[in-house]
Formats: sequence, structure tokens, C-alpha cells
Amino acid sequence: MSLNDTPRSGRLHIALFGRRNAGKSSIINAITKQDIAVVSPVKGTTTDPVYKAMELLPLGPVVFIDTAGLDDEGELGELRKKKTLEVLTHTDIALIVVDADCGAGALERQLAADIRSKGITVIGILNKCDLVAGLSGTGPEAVAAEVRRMEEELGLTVMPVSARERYGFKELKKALANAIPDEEDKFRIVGDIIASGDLVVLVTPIDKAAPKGRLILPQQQTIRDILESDAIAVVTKEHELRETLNSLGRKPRLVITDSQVFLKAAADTPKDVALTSFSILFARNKGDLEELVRGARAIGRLQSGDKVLVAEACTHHQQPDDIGRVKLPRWIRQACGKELQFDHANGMSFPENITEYALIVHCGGCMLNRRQMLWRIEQARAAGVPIVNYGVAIAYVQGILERAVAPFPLARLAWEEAGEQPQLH
Ligand SMILES: Nc1nc2c(ncn2[C@@H]2O[C@H](COP(=O)(O)OP(=O)(O)OP(=O)(O)O)[C@@H](O)[C@H]2O)c(=O)[nH]1
Ligand code: SF4
Ligand SMILES: [Mg+2]
Repeated sequence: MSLNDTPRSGRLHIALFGRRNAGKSSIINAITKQDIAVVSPVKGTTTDPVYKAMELLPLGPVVFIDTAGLDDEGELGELRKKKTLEVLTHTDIALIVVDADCGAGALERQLAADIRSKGITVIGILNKCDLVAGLSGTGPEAVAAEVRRMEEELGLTVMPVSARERYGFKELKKALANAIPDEEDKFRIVGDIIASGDLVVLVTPIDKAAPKGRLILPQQQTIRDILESDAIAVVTKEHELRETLNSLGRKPRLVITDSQVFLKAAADTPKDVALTSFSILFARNKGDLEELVRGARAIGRLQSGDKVLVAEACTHHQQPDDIGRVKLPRWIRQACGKELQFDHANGMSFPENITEYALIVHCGGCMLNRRQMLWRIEQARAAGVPIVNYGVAIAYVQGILERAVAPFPLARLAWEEAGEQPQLH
């Protein structure tokens, strides 16, 4: 599977809007440093929306959408405008492009207001700054004045660029990265698989390792998400789970347990009640659970001599029985019964050559946002290397992954597609 096979829905959609000849197509070429879009001085060169999927640092996988000018005239022009505006139904970030030589007017003001009313992030681009700088002879000041005027008129952040001279694009990419809508907000922890009025039971051990006087963040976030769904959260320790379930009066929709007590929770939760773990919920919230389940299944297929990369997104202080350095390698060796070679990588990027690995085991990625984590998964997928995260790998080596992913149809399918569970050692 190549990078460009990523379904469009998994990528950030960035669409360019503006009048004909504003330089929308030229900007796509300048950002991507490729001649993707047709550019010409003839007004109305781009007639239909054009999609281009690519990897773009520091944004990750994106789709650029070039559109036809919104000031097009006649019957055909109206039709083109309609098609252009339809693009907004799947746009994450909209860019309004203005020709610095003409300035922004009523069309751009209306467009900015319309896009904002749909809740879509929007940034202004003042293009052809080379012309303004050249004309007035005052250079950067003239550009700055024009940017201020446009920011006031449209109520937007405006980035000055020249697609012809190819400047301003590093800053524009940074502005895009900052404008990425917070996906964690959109992507629920459990809210999408429960309904209002549902009972959800949470099993949280209170042992020596638990922090004093409070619940840990994933537990708090899960309770919050349940309450936001108008569902009912019942919190218990593992020892009281059976009694809790008996006293509920009706079947809960879901039991969510700390992975450490999964086996006890599984024994005490009737087979017809869905059971999962906090780590599985967060692997799904912060990544691609299906892909991670496929990665876990690859543990059973490892061969002696295989190289496994343990990747952590930050360089945290290492404990004597560090999970990434000590515990996980031991558990994985035990689970597959093979002699494996473990390499370690820490920090924001994968090593150059990941194709030499039979498996990547990634940390939970608490320092990464969903998009960054998805991008790493994407890099592994593109290189044909299975990838799993700590939470899913631990569930697998404990033999609990199958039940823990059962509430999620796609992840369950990913489990089933991998065939029979090999005998764990
Ligand atoms: N001086 C200058 N000219 C530019 C710049 N960007 C684009 N142009 C020119 O402006 C004209 C229109 O550029 P396009 O990129 O085709 O504009 P567009 O917005 O895609 O136009 P339509 O597809 O017709 O809507 C071309 O002749 C470009 O060479 C720039 O930064 N500076
Ligand atoms: S889970 Fe968080 S703290 Fe642990 S290595 Fe990954 S980013 Fe660092
Ligand atoms: Mg064009």
C-alpha cells in the first residue's frame, strides 16, 4: 500500500478559494514544490475541483484541493461556483487567496463569513506580494500595510506570499500546522459507542501505584466522555465488580477496566457484556486501532533473528525495569518464544531505515496528538512494517486482546482476518 492509497477521509483537507487568477493553482505548486496544478494568465484556467494527496512537513498526510475562481460569470460560471462551494462540505482548513494587486473586496468578506459560519478554520493568503513590494518601492512595509488592511477587512490571519518568487511558504506551512483543528476533541473516547441512558461500569484498582487522592487522567477523561453522552458511569474497584454488576438491575452497555486487572474483570463480567480496557480505548482515540491490532497479530509470526524497533516519542527518564527497554522485550520474547533483536529509538522521528524491522512497538504517544500518531502509523504502513503500541501489545501478550477489541467491529475484523491465534508461550 503506498502513501497515496490512504483514504481521503484520514487526511487533512486543505482547500484554496478565491477569484480567478488570484494564483490558487500557483500556490499549490509553490507549497508542494511540484508542478501539479495548471497555471496560466487566462482567467478561469481551473474549472473543476482538483485533488492532490501528499505528505507535507510538518503537517503529515494532507489533500490539497484547487478550485475554480468564485468570480466566474455566466451559466457555466454559476455551475463552477456551485461545485467550488460544495468542496466546503469536506474541507478542514480553507485558504482564501487574494491578489495583492487587486486587494480583497465584498466577495472575500462574504466568503470568509460563510466559511466561518460552517465552523471551518480559515486563513487568508495575500499572493503576488512581489508586485506590491515592487510597485511602491517601499518593499516590506507596503506588504505589511496590505496584510493589516486585509486582516481587518476579513477578520482573519493573513499570510503574505509570492507564488512566483516562492517566498512566504515556510511561514504559511507553520500557520497551517498551528491551525489544525484539534482532532482529539472531535474523536470521542467512548461517546461514539454508547447511547444516552446507557450504564457503563469502570474498573479502577486503587493500589500502591495509584496516585494519592485522585483518579488518573485517562479515567477522568473517560468518565467525562460518558457523562457528555448523557450515559451513567459507575466506578468500582476490581474486588467489588461482581457485586456491582449484580446490584445494577440491568445489563451495562460496557465494562471498561484497567488492563492490569483484565483477567479478573473478564472472569467477573458475563460473556454477553462487552468488556474493554482503558488502553484499548486510548489506542483507538490516539491512533488507528485496526492497524495496531494487525501489528499485535504480527507478534505471533515473529521469527528468531527478527529485528524489532521499540519507538518512544520522547526521551523520558528511564526506570530500572523500564517498560520499553526491559518489560516489553521480555514479554514479547516470551509470547512468541523466539530470540529477537530489539533496537530502540527515542524522539520525534523514526530512524531512516525502518524496512529492516519485522515489527515496530510504539509508546502510547502521550506527547503526540492524534494526527502525529496517525502519521507514524502511516509511515510504518507505507514501509510495509507492522506497528503496534504498548497498550495493544500488552493486551495481546496477556491473551486478552480478542475480548477487549470485540466491541469495535473494524478492530474485531482486523483480529479475525489474521486467522487463528497462534499458541502463546
Ligand atoms: N507576479 C506574480 N504573478 C503570479 C503569482 N502567482 C501567480 N501569478 C500569475 O497569475 C496568473 C494566474 O495564476 P493561477 O495560479 O493560474 O491562478 P488561479 O487562481 O489558479 O486562476 P484560475 O484557475 O483561473 O481561477 C498566472 O499568470 C501566474 O503566473 C505571484 O506570486 N506573483
Ligand atoms: S508514552 Fe508519553 S511519556 Fe511515554 S515515551 Fe511515549 S510520549 Fe514519552
Ligand atoms: Mg487555477
